[in-house]
Amino acid sequence: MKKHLFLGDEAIAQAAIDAGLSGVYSYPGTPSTEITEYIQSSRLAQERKIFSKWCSNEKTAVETALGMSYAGKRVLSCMKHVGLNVAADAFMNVAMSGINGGMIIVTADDPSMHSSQNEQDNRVYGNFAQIPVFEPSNQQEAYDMVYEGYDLSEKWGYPILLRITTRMAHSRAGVQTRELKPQNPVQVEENAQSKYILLPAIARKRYKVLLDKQKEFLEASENSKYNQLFTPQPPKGGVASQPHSVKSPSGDLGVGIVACGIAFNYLQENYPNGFEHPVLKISQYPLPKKKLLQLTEMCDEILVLEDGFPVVEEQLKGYLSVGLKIRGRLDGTLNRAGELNPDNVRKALGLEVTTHYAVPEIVESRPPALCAGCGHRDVYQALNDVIKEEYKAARVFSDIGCYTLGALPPFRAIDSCIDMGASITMARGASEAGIFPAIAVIGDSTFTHSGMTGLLDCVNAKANVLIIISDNETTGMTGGQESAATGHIYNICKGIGVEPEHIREIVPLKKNYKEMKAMVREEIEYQGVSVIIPCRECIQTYARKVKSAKKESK
Ligand SMILES: Cc1ncc(C[n+]2csc(CCOP(=O)(O)OP(=O)(O)O)c2C)c(N)n1
Ligand code: SF4
Repeated sequence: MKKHLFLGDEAIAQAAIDAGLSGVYSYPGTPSTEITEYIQSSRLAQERKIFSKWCSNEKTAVETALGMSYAGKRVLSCMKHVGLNVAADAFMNVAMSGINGGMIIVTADDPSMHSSQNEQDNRVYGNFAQIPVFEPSNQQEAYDMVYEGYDLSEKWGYPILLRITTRMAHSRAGVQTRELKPQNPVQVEENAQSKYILLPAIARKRYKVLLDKQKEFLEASENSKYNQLFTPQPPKGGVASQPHSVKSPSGDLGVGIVACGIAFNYLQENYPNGFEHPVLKISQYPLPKKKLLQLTEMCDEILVLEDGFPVVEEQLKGYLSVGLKIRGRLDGTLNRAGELNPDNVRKALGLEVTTHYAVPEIVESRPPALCAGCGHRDVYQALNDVIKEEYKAARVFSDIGCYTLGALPPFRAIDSCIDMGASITMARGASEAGIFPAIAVIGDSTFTHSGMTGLLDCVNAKANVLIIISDNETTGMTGGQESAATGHIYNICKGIGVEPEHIREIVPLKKNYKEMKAMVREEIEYQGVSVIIPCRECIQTYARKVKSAKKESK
């Protein structure tokens, strides 16, 4: 089998293909996007006719994945951590119905919020739904967990949540791939209705099945090769100590370490010659309680290393008898917010801290900005000028996308950005509270992700709002994926019930500046729901198209 230098995201994608994947259903979001993009551009995936078209949002993605799994095929659904909030209804209920074809849901969490509005830890969701969670400590494990995960998912009859973080998704390591498996045939389960119709009488039965499964999930965690107890060994030229069965705890080993997911990797970096403490590596949940107790019995103190929330630290406190000291993010040994790295892990271990990982001086820090020539700039220019000249009390509720950069100088054009879709709904609420004018600015992809239902609420409520759908015909912020909205926005707005004469279209260019200002003014003055759709292709995707057309014509 071949060895490849893969990003964590690529390792996951390749493993899914190799394991017999039939479809990937996702919505883009950093740091998960490259998983689906890898499958979309894989020749093997194309030969195998693996479905990989982007979905409108994460909820439609998980539900479509469930449909494929229902038919017996192996399926993947990928999203960033906040995407799982959007998919949560589907996610929680897939844990009730169970699945047929193997199903893996990838959540790419973003501690330190490199490109997100929060740093939620979605291991909590796995616990909430009571399904197994895998958390790789390196790219090879990410590959193996997905490759083997499909068999486990089918054996258990439940989806698996694979939790990675930004550093795992976006760093490379050598990965050994395995043999290519055939795809599953279409095969619907007998008596499928007794699983998939979650009427209360059936749901109660399914919940009992899920509760009964917990024993099996726990046993699998206890025996998992991904959860291992290591005890200190004499240094052996550069290798971490080998897994070891611990028999007679003496209680004199001092600090024991629990290292979850990628934190185990950081720990290894700090002990290149083998661990000096007993270490429990955890990469599969539910928490392996017996192994944890084995560790705690041999130590006076436990240090928990986990990227994200103090999930294990809190649970551990619940299991243990009083007296054992637990250190981690809750007592301040480690930073409560932000990601782990080899340096802060080193500090928590009481080792001398070096500055290996400082940003090199050659890298100049630069605030993000809208590209020169971006259509969103023309929209903000006209909007700002109208507000400055005539509507000083205006509030602009915005959303998530490149256009959020309108918050920064030189525009400082927006007053909010909370979650995908919140621009339209917040504008309505603010308008009903008495703010005038209440204006929403939303991108095309965000509109079809979560804005359409808010628009329907506005129409039904006859809200007095102006909604600007700044359409660049792509999902710009995440790298220019196709947008489900392209070519549909006018008709969607009309279908939802916005008066056709108050759905206005314009090309946001300097030459149309005066016309755009007039349009904004007129629609602010209209007492009702109005929509302006400034539409001009993102110049980055446009440049890429021109480049590839030139290449093809050579
Ligand atoms: C629930 C959720 N899913 C995904 C993302 C990642 N994300 C941020 S903005 C965005 C869409 C941006 O596209 P669009 O609205 O068209 O605006 P553009 O960036 O093209 O200006 C996505 C997918 C997110 N922040 N939240
Ligand atoms: S990537 Fe496209 S949408 Fe985003 S700022 Fe640049 S030109 Fe504008």
